[in-house]
Amino acid sequence: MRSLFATIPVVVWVALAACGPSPAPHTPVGAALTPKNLSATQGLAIESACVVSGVELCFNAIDDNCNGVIDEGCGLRSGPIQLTVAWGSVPVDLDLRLTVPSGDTVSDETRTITGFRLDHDCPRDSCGEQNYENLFATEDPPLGHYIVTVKLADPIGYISPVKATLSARIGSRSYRVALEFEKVGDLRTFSFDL
Ligand SMILES: [Ca+2]
Ligand SMILES: [Ca+2]
Repeated sequence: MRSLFATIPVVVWVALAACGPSPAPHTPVGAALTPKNLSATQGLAIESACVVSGVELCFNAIDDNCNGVIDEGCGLRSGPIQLTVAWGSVPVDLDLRLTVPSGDTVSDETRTITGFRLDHDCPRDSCGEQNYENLFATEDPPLGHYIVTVKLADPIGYISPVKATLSARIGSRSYRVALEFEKVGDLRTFSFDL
């Protein structure tokens, strides 16, 4: 009997632990991230091959030196996920957004959510004629579905089409999508699963 009573607290503790809130599943950081089910708006090609074109150039959303980091050395933040859209000197307003597995969205309206931050927004932030928006994961990202959108929020009188480059760094892999917008409200998407 004594040994039976001695086991009861252990059983209760295990039962309570099993009933507690379970944390969201997380992937290992960095190179171990493996995106699946990549998809983009119909008609858009997702380029995964990187061709070294020279030293890294700033604010073009292209990994020119193919080291897996987009526009490094240019003041952009990076992390296990980095998303950058650039549209050069064209004076329009494009908006980069990311909806994460929890359903929360990082955007120019909510620039910081748990684990993600939009650190540059054009034309609101000082942009000159080097327009770009940059968004990155500040910690290891949760598993699930991610939806990236870029919208032509305001053409500011510019005659279409507006061309832009979207690059995504996901772990040690990077992807690039050439975007084109015709009219205000046009939306292009890129999605993936972790
Ligand atoms: Ca680079
Ligand atoms: Ca670059």
